[in-house]
Amino acid sequence: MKSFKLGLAAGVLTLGASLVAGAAEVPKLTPEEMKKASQIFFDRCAGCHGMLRKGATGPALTPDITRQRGLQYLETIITNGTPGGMPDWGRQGILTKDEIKLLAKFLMHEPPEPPLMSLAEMKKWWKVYVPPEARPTKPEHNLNWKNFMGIILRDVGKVAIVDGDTKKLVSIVDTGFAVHIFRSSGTGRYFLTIGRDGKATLIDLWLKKPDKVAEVKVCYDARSIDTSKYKGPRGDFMDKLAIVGCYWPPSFVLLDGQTLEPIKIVDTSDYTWDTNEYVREARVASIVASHHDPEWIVSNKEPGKVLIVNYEDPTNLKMHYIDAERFLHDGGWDMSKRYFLVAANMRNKVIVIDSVEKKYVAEIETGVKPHPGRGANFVHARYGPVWCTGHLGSNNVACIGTDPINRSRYAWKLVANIELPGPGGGTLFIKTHPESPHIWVDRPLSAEPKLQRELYVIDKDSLKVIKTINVIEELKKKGYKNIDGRVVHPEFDMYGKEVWVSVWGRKDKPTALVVFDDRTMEIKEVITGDWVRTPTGIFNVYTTTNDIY
Ligand code: DHE
Repeated sequence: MKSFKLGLAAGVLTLGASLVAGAAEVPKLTPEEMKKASQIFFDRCAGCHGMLRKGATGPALTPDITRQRGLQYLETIITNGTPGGMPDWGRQGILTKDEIKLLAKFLMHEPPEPPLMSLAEMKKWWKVYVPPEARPTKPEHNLNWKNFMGIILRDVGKVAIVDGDTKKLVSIVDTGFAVHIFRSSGTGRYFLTIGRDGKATLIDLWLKKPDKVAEVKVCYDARSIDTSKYKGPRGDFMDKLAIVGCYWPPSFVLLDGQTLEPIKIVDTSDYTWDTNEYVREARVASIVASHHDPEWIVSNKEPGKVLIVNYEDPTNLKMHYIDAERFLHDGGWDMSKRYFLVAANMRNKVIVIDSVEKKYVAEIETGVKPHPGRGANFVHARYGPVWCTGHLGSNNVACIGTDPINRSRYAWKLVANIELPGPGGGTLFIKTHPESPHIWVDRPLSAEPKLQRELYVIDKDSLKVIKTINVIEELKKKGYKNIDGRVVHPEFDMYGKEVWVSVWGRKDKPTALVVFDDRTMEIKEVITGDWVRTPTGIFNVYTTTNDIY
């Protein structure tokens, strides 16, 4: 695992390590232990609880709370997880008993505040491997690059590019620590990745062997990236700019779309939309790129605001601030790409934003902790266009009507609540394709190991689960006896005929990418190899470029 490069200054550590006055029951930690615990917290916990531990997807873990809970309680939760989506780090064997003990002690201390990053510091990380003028003007291979699949190999700091037509490995690219997502550029030619460590990579799919052509690190903790997808009257906006959304420092950063040169940092610390309380750690969650305007739609998690950022003139940046709901997380476009639907997961709601009128439209209660990924869009005979989400905390897939003009009766209302078999939630991602009659749903964060290995197929007409597939059992039947792990992130190929999923296992053992025939719902191909280590997200170039999901 790469080390925690927050550069926590000794002074900061000493401050954090010193016990808070009068709290005799707080266990002592040496500066080394504090540093190690900070690293574990950053790797495993900060994403949900926040660097400053004020809470978001997970509850607040500030010392006033953790000291009341006590060491034993904290250790038990870290070991066993909770049905609400907290992973069972101990049971999974990801954290050892000693690490859990250390982490529990760390949580009883004041969190150390990590440093900021200037444009000059970002530029020290910036590298252009192949300048734009040296890149090919047409693909240097004869492969169908629009059907390439980008695959995150999370814990080995790499991504793989696999040809969706032939299922052959095309390239492995070194990206660094724990890539979180891929996004495609407006033309589709480039894949962009963002790591948890804030490192962005630009991968040119036209090179003979696709590889990174530029990289930069723009924050210490990040989850989102996108590019300029607006074509403009002369096509001159497309691929011109990129944006990275950061968790720490709380900000978004504008980059040159061709070289990733950092251009501008925008601080996102803000006041909550409702109570107007100041939030220092106001993190950037999902970002989508508008296809109809030179704009990105940016979710500012803790304040609960959606920012519409107009990138036409970065020097005179125009932004709309839309009050939405607190704890915004992931989201995607409706089918028309006018409405952005985003989960306010700790409020059990989905918020609808109109990107044309640039305003809040509605909020819908869908279930416990909605987690759509980007969601799933399709046209239902009765309800018209709908968008669906799964949930981390309840076993339902909820669908919302999205056509206020022709199906106004159903617009922004819950039109279907589809129950998944078995207890609890645990769904992370849900996916469909306009050519498919199905919606595919995963459940990797279920508390039940059996359910973590299952996929559910929903029929778009009847809105019922028509098949439950235990992927690991199906692999065993095919002779793959040693492949095990959680099944995560269904992704369609460009034609809407195949569904690819990752078997997310441990770093020390290769697993597999499993390709299903969407119509028969049977395994069509199993992609294995020593390189298939901790695969998580899978991204098809064509569907990601065009926001088809
Ligand atoms: Fe993600 C999307 C944040 C845990 C894999 N994840 C997102 C987005 C956000 C986010 C804000 C939306 C990005 C966008 O659309 O611009 N994820 C977080 C967290 O804060 C959280 C809960 C905790 C953390 O510590 O990071 C978290 N995410 C995970 C995982 O554990 C996953 C399964 C594996 C991993 O990399 O750690 C994971 N997240 C993904 C994937 C997407 C994603 C594959 C993109 C889904 C898509 O289809 O677009």
